[in-house]
Amino acid sequence: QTDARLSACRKVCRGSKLFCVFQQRLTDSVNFSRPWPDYVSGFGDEDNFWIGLELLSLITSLSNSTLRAELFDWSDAMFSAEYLGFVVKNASTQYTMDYAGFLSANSNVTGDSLSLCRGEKFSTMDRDNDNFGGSCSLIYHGAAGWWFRGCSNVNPNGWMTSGQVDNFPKAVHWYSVHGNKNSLKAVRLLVQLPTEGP
Ligand SMILES: [Ca+2]
Repeated sequence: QTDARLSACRKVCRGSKLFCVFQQRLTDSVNFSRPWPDYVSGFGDEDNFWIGLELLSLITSLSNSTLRAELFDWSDAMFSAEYLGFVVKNASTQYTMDYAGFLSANSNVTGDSLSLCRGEKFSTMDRDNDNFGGSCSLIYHGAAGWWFRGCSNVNPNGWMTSGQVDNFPKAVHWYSVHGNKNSLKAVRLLVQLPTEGP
């Protein structure tokens, strides 16, 4: 059962680690401003997708997973950020996310931009689980789904822009790449899979 569900993962290797791509944004063909059930079960097409919180939670329950973010700016430079001990808890916790630590040795960004999201429940445009007076998703982050606190220094599920846009927090961005309001060109999020046996 578990193996059948994991077959939905697009598997990639980075160094000696095997990862599942759980989110990817390459073009604007898929709208990521979506309600809770879509973020739970997943959505998208070949290039732009979110695999869903249920499957993500399952994967992180199987082994000690590393999270890897791959972020591309408008000169096509790639920035990476890795986190040890990434976990997404089950539905009863509103898919609370946590991690053990930022892995600077495997990252080429200047710091931990996820710290505001650590230990937070997932929120969407129609489900406000954040600590902010209003809805982080609706007011600041383009109706994206994410682990908002009050709110977030990253927004990988935000709006795709057709060029570099500054001072636009609704766009896809990651603070330690080019600030918390400057749009990025593409993003991919990976979660480590258990090493396959012989
Ligand atoms: Ca709120």
